[in-house]
Amino acid sequence: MQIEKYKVDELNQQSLNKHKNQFEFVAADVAQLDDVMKKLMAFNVAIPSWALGTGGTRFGRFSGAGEPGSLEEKIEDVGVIHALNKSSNSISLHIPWDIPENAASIKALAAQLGLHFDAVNSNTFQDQKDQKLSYKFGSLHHVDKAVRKQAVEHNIEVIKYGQQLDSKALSVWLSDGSNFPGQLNFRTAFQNTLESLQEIYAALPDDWKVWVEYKPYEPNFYSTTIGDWGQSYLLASKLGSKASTLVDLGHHLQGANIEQIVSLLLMEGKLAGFHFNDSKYGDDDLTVGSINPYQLFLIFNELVEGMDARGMNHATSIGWMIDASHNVKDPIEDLLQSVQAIKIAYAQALLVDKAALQAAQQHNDVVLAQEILQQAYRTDVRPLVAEAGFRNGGALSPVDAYRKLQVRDNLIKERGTNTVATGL
Ligand code: PSV
Ligand code: MN
Repeated sequence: MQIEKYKVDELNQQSLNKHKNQFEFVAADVAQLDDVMKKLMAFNVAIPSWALGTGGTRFGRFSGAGEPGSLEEKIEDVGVIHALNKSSNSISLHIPWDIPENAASIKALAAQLGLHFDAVNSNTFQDQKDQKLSYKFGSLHHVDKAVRKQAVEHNIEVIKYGQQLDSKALSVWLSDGSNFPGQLNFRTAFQNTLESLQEIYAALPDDWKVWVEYKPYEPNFYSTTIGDWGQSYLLASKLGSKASTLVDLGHHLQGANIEQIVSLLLMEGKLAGFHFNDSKYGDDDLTVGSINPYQLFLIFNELVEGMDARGMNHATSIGWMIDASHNVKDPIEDLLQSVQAIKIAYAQALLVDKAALQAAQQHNDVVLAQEILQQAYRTDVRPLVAEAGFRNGGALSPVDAYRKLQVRDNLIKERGTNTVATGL
């Protein structure tokens, strides 16, 4: 299904006056409004191919209706999201869940919807049908060289798929780890991982990057071989300049200061990008901004400050991607909410009075520093975000438009009620 632009325009007309008043009210107080608007309009967040279907837990999965049953339909869903928010112009594929059998036609379909391909993701955390050797005890860290070789070859194959689609990065997440003390020699596991990653690194095309994702636990519950940002950073440093650390917000133990991690990775030129989601207890994969929007703002505050300090382009210097699982929501609605939440946090961070904050820090004026941050955080920037989408040709309120245009009902008519998207 494709969204017709005139229908979005018609809906916008209905709330345009109200919106304009709200926008002007907020905008009056924004220093460098043009710059803020330009940055908001340029900002895009990639949609993962595996997030377009309903997620689940190990206890069950309650399928939604009208789910995309093929890669083509997933791309069409991202097209719907992008037509409404004008901020989701790329898709990230997970191989082998989404193998582009005919790359040329997949690319053409994406281009027709204004989309391109973000990082490609390898999968050595599940065994596939007809796979020779099992990943039960890990992949790139495995004690058996033959298993490591198989996993390396898979990653190289994923790069090849990505090349056909003009992707520019390979994202690697390993579930490798151990369930019990004594199961693994940590040093050997790390060295094996490094050696395997070096082989993958050697196969990277010149203009490609490899992003190394970390996670403290799950599916292994005693140790994970790339368990935290330090371990990822160590690997990325040893690998070379094309390797960096990918931060998935849900992959931290409770209370971790993610904004500080982000700040230091940026400082070292080793921040690959993000997998956005939110969590209350662990890797909950909840909608980003739904549990702790203040943390999201603090992360963006570090990003904006750190990127400006290094002269980086906010929109294109690092990878922005969602990685969430929608167990009880319509996936498209959840993704629309996610992108809005990210843009809200970004807009708030753009409003921070950096010179004043720096002066407050210099004078150890703790109270003023907090006032400055919270002044930005407590500004209702939603009209700025709506205006950015509107100026790009999107909907003033993407979720509202999605509902009013009855997109899911149309998708159910097209696809039926029994389709199940590939993914976890
Ligand atoms: C693992 O929890 C992870 O965050 C990795 O990014 C995977 O690629 C993705 O989720 C799989 O759902
Ligand atoms: Mn992730």
